[in-house]
Amino acid sequence: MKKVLIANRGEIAVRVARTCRVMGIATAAVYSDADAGALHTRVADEAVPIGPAEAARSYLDIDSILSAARRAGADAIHPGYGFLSQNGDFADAVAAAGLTFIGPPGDVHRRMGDKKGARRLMTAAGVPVVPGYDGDDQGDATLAAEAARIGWPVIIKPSRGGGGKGMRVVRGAKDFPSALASARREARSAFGDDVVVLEKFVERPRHVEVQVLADTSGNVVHLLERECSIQRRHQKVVEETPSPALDDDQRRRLCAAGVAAARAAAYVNAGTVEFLLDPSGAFYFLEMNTRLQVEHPVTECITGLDLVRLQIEVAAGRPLALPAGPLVARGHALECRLSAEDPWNGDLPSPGRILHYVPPEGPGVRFDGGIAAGSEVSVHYDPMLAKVITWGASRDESIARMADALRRTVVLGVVTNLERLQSIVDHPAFRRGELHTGFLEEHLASLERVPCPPPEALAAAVLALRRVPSGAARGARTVADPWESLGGWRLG
Ligand code: MV4
Repeated sequence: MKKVLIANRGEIAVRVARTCRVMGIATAAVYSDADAGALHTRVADEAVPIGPAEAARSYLDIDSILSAARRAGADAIHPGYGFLSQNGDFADAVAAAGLTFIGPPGDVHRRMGDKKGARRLMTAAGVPVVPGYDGDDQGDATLAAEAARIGWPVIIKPSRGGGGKGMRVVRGAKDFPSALASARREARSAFGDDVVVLEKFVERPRHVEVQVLADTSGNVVHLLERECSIQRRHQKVVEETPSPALDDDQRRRLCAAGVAAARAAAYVNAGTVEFLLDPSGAFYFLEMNTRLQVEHPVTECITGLDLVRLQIEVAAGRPLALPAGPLVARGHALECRLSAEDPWNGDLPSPGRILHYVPPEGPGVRFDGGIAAGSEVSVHYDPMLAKVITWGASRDESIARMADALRRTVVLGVVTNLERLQSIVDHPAFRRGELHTGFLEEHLASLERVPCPPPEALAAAVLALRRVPSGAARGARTVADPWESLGGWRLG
């Protein structure tokens, strides 16, 4: 592999380019009209335009991406996450063009992109799935009878698609017919298919997922779990590893189930098996994500591995090259997603220009960013700007480092969720590890509002700071300064 085209934007495109550079592989970025000059185009060795701002005509346009790869002379494509990353037709088209797709083949995406088929495959492989119905008979009467058999509450899920779209929680028989009709309607318009599965609705579950890696020689390993229970409207906000909910025995069983799931899927490359963990400690397969995940850095922190490097090596046909002996995880890692969303205004996106920006630094701090001062945050794309990741010897230490890192992070020009993140990691229930997928809804009222001046006032403050005279021009010192006696020496 000599040149990788990165079919994505923002922080993940920057992240992939950095590993390629370390590996001595050239990179070509792609950019829409909205992203000319964006950070990811500058971190890559070259950048190719792919069309207008609308993602459907640029980052989601298979022909545009393939023609960019031809123009750049790339021999491989990394899809990042989102966009075309889980599109089986794209993976096939990349291979048909004679290029290496850095991810699983098309049939794996299709196999796991279908909940009905995935549930059946997992049941056959002995992986626990939520009690439910995944049959071919989709008649109204059959579904209603199956829902009653499962027992209320039941969740209706579109077989295609994900991210909570089209899902309906039904708490009794009388609400089932209308919920089914609206779930089907939403599924048909969003995914072009109205097949549903039914599952027992697990109340107050945790979302715990297993990172897996598989090569083309049949080796399948796990890289432990991540807990992603802190979500808002199906978007993860804070993730961590290890999960504070698991003891060693549960962890062993969960990770073994993740490996069994990957084997059953004939998986290749990096993937994630999502599970629900119920309050009694039982876990159930939910779905498999056939891509690198946003939250992969916490796994990298505790394992010392570079997941993008491993993806590239596996895609190049090399057997997994992992350190000999059992997997040793060190410490604990946390990730907070920094987004241009206004937590005090219904989490509405806050597009605009980044005026000023100071990423956090320090021991155990990693910052995966996709922005720079002057960057335009567009309404056309996901509002995530960057990820703040901290590592510590213990969960408490990674939280303390996160709280400090967030306090030192500055983004001016757009409203961000920074204060929301601060109040989550400061919350006593979060500190105790009492997490579940309803955490934010339950605690929203008790999350402290940290008063913050509006962005234009902060930007004015920064401009004023630049006009403050420096050094001797500040005038006579009133306190003796030990550094004055050092002659010509300065702190580096
Ligand atoms: C569930 C569940 C409870 N029981 N499945 C949401 C996104 C997708 N990845 C899976 N999701 C869920 N699946 C069963 N059997 C709870 C969720 C869930 C959820 C569901 C409806 C509304 C909001 C939710 C928030 C988090 C998780």
